Amino acid sequence: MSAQDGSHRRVTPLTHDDGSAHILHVDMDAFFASVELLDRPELRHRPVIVGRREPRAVVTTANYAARQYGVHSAMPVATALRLCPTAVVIPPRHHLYRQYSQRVMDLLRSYTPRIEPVSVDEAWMDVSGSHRLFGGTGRIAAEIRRRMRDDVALTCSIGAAPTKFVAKLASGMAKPDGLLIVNADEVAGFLTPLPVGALAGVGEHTRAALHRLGIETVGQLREISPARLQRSLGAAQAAVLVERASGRQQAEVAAARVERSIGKETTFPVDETDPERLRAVLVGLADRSAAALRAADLLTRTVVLKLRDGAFRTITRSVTLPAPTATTQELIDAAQDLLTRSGWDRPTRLIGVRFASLVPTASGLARDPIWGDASQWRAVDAVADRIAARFGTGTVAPASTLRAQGGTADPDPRIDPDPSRGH
Ligand code: TTP
Ligand code: MG
Repeated sequence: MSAQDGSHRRVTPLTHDDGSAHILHVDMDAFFASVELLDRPELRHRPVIVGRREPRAVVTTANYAARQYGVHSAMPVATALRLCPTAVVIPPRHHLYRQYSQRVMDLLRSYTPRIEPVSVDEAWMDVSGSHRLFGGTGRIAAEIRRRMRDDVALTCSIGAAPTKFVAKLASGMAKPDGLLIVNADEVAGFLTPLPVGALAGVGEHTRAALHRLGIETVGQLREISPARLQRSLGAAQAAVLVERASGRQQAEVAAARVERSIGKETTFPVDETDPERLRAVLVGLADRSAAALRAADLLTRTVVLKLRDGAFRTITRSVTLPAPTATTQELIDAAQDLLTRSGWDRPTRLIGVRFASLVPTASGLARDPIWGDASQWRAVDAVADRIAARFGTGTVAPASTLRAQGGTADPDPRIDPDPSRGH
């Protein structure tokens, strides 16, 4: 298996991809240590250990310079310092690692919603639905590694394979800062020389049993007669191991719930009869939903307006935009257009706006709107988002919501929090 200090590093160029590997396993390199080094760049080439300086403390992680001395996670710090007396010991700052973990996962999520975080610094991704937007697996992996370096200032290693299990093994071998693509027809050869302990589910006990049968590697496990294996391990475990050794073992990437729409709606305490005020509330809802869209790094292609009258009769109207956008002004205009064209003239109990057909901002699908200066509006949005981040939402709002409200920027403080999320 891979040496933890990177001395057996194996990588492939992104062009090695033949289209058969669609699962990525992304794992940050020496994660906690790398985050600490962002604040202490002068230590970058020195051995660094993250751990407490207490008598019985253990190493949480170490950078690759320290690993070359044999230092590894879970080793007592005292032992590590005997192996590598020049190492700098830094106490862990977990809040920082959580922040970086969030940034890492957000970056990965911009390529596919089919992502399964495994721990703070590692995730599986199924990119089979992302090729049209982002290119082949090799290209996606290379792009993720580049953005991780440029935007987050950290390095990661990526394994690409037809199955989760092989992708994870591959990322481990590519460490540090590498990419290893294992195509479908290479899986068997890739697994053959590995020690059986590399297979998930092979612990000390199983390894000892296999050792008694003369089996040390995955290749040997594949060749032994099924009857002998069953006698030694029982039918169930033998079957699982044979399946794993074949590399065919499939498991879905367990994606978190996919965000399918973002929007807000509000119910009036008394049915609203003033068309001006109704319009102003809609503008406020579109404004806040557009900010939520940008906060989630998403663009929308479909704007949906919902109206309900006092007798609970509900209508929806929707429009497909010429190109995905998250620009407040475009979305407000689309929502207002829908209201005008709906011909709605009844007393209103509820009004809502929802953005659907979402795509990640990183998809590069945003196009300039057909009118006006898009970059100018984006700059306006960026300023509004920054002010909202500092002083809270509603501090800045389109002027049209102010006019109808007699000075308050908030169209309705009782707005339901995203009632249409996930529908
Ligand atoms: P790993 O991904 O296992 O290790 P790593 O990122 O430090 O190094 P690499 O992946 O390049 O081999 O774990 C991620 C972080 O989780 C790690 O930086 C520190 C933390 N961690 C613990 O807190 N305890 C542990 O026992 C291990 C292994 C890691
Ligand atoms: Mg890691």
